Amino acid sequence: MSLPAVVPAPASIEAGSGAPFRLTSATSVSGDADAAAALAATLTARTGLTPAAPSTGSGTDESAGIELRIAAGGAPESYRITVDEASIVVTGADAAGLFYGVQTLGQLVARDGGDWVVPAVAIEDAPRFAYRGVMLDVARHFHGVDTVKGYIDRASSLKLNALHLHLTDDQGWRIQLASRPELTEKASGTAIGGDPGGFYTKDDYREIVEYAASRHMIVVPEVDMPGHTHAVGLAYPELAEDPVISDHMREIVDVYGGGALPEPGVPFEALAVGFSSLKIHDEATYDFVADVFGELAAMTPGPYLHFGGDESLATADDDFAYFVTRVSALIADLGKTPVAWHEAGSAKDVADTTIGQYWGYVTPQEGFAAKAQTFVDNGASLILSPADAIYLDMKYPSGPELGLTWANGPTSVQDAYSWEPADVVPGVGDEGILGVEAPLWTETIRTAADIDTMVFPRVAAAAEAGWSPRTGESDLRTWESFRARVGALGPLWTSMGIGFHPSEEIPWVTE
Ligand code: TNX
Repeated sequence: MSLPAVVPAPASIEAGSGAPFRLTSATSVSGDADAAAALAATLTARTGLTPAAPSTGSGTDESAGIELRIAAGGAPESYRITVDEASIVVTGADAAGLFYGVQTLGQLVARDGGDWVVPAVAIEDAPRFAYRGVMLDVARHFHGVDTVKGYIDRASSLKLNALHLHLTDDQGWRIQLASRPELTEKASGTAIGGDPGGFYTKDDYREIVEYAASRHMIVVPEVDMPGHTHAVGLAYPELAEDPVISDHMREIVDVYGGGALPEPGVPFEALAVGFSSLKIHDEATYDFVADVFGELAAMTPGPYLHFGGDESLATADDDFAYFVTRVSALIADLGKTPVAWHEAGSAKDVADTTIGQYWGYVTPQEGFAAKAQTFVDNGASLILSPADAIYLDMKYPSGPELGLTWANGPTSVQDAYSWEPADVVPGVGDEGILGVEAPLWTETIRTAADIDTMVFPRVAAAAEAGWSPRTGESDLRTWESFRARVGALGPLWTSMGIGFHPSEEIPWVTE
């Protein structure tokens, strides 16, 4: 008997031999109220049925029921599901585990003629890695609160638990701070290619954080520095060095357009990188950094503050190391865990608790693995975002015109899937890996529909790398299994309003 399709692949799944559970308008849901609400939303979208509240009083409920409960004791975020003809029981070790069990249950719902069934099955499941993220760049193009909430719904349905917001870059500053109001007043109005800018008010940010928490996701805010800071100079010219314009940069601006070469005090609307730097040897810079991260720490319940550190090509190596050392220490002193792109590992004295985010290729380029290794040697760990696998802004081999190609050319769904986290940075196994994150840079990504088409289905590959057993340890962890399971999710994704890219690599099921 074939197994029902679950993505990311669960740790263990066994098909039952009995008849399926039949969903009807009389099916009742009992137990945890938050999980019941999450289930009702999925079931209604997928089937049109509205589950009944359990009948109280008599104690003998005739209608077959779904029970959602939390029973402490298992691994964090773990859950079990048993389905037979008479009942469905979902048990989470904690609220997140129960939420993930509900997401799995949503995937199990299947059409049977005009009816809806859940096949008899027993699943036991727990994540491989604690951190499973997506990143959204809201600096190159701004994406409003509703789009972000939609992204949270989509990501959490695949058991992803971190939303990294790339809040600032050369093209704009997108988060309001009371300590530095000029940032959004003077540096948020524009985006790439003359598109409109925007920013989150403090209330907007709170709303995003709360919405994410209701889907068991943390928000990881990133303020990128010392490079990627042209926008800071629009608000505080005294903190910014003049742009350093390389031949490479001229070429990028020529080829991609979008706007002119950067000039001090003028918003930058093209898509080149690596020309801006904060002033490293000016104490005013560190007053600024203290204000920014101090306020963000107070606004952010999650443990991480990301300070960027990538592509600081206009900052001298020694200055970069000095800056990274100071800023990582400042964030650690705020009681938060610093996160930085792997370049920060070139600073030997980066704060010991700093998590490195690796964005090299699946097979590391020269020098990249050594920088990533620094964080592991310090006793901290890595978030893996291999660019030629799970950079969701890379073009598809065939599909929409959106996206870039610098990471080893276009990225197929199979490329996104075919890598093993413990085989990326030599010598760094599961103990040195905090998790996996799929970034979406938005130079070419302007709308919620653009996000959907670039993200789905490839984000499912990242989710499986982060959640599922390692390659070789489960029959399900193969490309052939994955493409079939993803194909089976087409109708569910459509019911959720996800405008996925109908990649020809996937055997999409239609109803
Ligand atoms: C590299 S990889 C960047 C971003 C760009 C992206 C485009 C990394 C940490 N930085 O600044 O948006 O490429 O794919």
